[in-house]
Amino acid sequence: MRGALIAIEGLDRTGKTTQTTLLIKKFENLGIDYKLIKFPQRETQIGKLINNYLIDKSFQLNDQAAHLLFSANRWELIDEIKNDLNNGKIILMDRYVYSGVSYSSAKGLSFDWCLNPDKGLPKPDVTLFLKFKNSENSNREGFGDERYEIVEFQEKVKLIFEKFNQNSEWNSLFVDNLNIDQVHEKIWNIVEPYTEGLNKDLQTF
Ligand code: T5A
Ligand code: NA
Repeated sequence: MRGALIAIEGLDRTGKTTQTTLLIKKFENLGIDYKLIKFPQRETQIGKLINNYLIDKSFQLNDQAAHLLFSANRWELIDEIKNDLNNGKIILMDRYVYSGVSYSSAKGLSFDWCLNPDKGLPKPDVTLFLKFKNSENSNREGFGDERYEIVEFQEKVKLIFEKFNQNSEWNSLFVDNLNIDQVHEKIWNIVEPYTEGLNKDLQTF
């Protein structure tokens, strides 16, 4: 049995990190072996460049080049991820390929061009997309600090995220007016069956 690959996705400040933190607490309480991977992983050499790009809005970088850095940041961790999955570990990801495609494509790059460098990366067994009906994420603490935290841009990103709705692993969860524990309960209901491990091969993008 291999471990499940689980991704949490959503626009900025929708509660992804809050929820991944609760989920790993649950894994720990139940003695489930897991690893949390947050993308972008800002600690690697590529990740440091990405971090500067996100926090310094005057950092000039061609959109295609920025896109390829985010993708490279996923590829540089993938051997470790596959290895852990094969050893039975659950991998929980805070953002992944879907963010990569949606944020870059919202700048005007084509969807297919954006997905291409990520082709071959393992597809999650289950993806949870945290979603607001309107732009309520812009009212959350810290919104506006980083490059992409602009309401109009987030609306564009949201439309592109919706294209993944046809993927079988995709689960949209409305989080409007739900407190942190209520969102956690919804997520746990979907994730729990995957904690047993899986017998099927990983799919790829
Ligand atoms: N990006 C990313 C790309 O362009 N390409 C890529 O390939 C990838 C992977 C950084 C940026 O990079 C872009 C997307 C992003 O713009 P990041 O590091 O994930 O990505 O961003 P962060 O700034 O770390 O995280 P987010 O802004 O996305 O926030 P989260 O994790 O969604 O939200 P969280 O949990 O920190 O919560 C935000 C606030 O809301 C509160 C929390 O306490 C917190 O104050 N909150 C709630 N309040 C009320 N009710 C609830 N249910 C709440 N849940 C949380
Ligand atoms: Na976060």
